[in-house]
Amino acid sequence: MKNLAKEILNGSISAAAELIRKVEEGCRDANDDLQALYPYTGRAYILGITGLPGSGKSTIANLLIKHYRDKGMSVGVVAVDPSSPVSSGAILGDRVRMIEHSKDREVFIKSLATRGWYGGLSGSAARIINILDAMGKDVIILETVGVGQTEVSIMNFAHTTVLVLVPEMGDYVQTIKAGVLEIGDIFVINKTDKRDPGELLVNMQSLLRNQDSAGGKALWKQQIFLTSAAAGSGFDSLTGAIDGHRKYFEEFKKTDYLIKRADQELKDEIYSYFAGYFMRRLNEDKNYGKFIKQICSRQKDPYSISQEFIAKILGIKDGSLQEK
Ligand SMILES: Nc1nc2c(ncn2[C@@H]2O[C@H](COP(=O)(O)OP(=O)(O)O)[C@@H](O)[C@H]2O)c(=O)[nH]1
Ligand SMILES: [Mg+2]
Repeated sequence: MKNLAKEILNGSISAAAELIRKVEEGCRDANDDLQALYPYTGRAYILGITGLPGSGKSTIANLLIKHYRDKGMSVGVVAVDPSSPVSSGAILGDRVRMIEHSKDREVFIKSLATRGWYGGLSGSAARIINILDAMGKDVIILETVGVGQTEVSIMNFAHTTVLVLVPEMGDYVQTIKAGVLEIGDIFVINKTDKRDPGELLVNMQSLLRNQDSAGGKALWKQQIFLTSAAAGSGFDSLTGAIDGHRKYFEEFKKTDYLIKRADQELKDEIYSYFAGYFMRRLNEDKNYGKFIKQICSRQKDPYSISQEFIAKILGIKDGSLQEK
């Protein structure tokens, strides 16, 4: 058997790519290598960039790659975009946006689609982050579309989260109000070259002020930056704030983070193991066709069939899965 973990620790990029591919495909034989790599993880700084599709996350990620490379740091990127399973449009988009770095050995970019892998997206992202971390990447940029539970749970892996907004998103901000504040440590209003950010800026500022007066003395003061990523403007203050948050994080947040991350990783692993296992068993079950017919004809219902099926697989008495 190939020892991918050892090769990765010796700097092999192709071994990392191979292990990442195994993780994406849900191969169970990736586990030995992941286990061997785990002691070498926990060193990278993980920077989350979240926001709706098209807000400019990949463009900002590209500028940040350059920023960190100029400082001599190595960079990994994990872009999670569930929005384009068919055309792979966003994935191509990420590549195009970051293409100038594709020949740099110190930059590793991975786009992840959600397709075909039960409940395991957050889990796969975590595994891939760990592989990049063990490769010795100094910074890992984690790009996700900031909607939905999966993306929120992926963000548990980030040390610092930047939420990217665009001026025309005033309504989005109004709808989720306080929710916006929970997502980001730092806020960016991007595409300010295209539209006046005034109204959104005022809304955001008032949300932050309300929070200040309600929440007492927060140690980290959330800030808003105006950028035009396409032109590269507004970047110095943004990167300054990211560095500032990193220092704050190291001092005040690290313990909480480690607990939250461990909790997320463990639950993701158990969840995706069981989801994958039960789906495989269901697809292989000789009665699968019968189950479907019974449900279609209303002879039986999906609730009792799934209970009976799970009970059979676990070898326990039918019905004992009911919560007391
Ligand atoms: N005018 C303008 N266009 C931008 C800006 N930032 C990104 N874009 C463009 O918006 C589109 C979506 O950007 P992308 O980074 O892929 O967004 P993502 O989906 O959030 O990753 C691309 O065509 C970018 O070139 C900006 O500041 N101003
Ligand atoms: Mg993108």
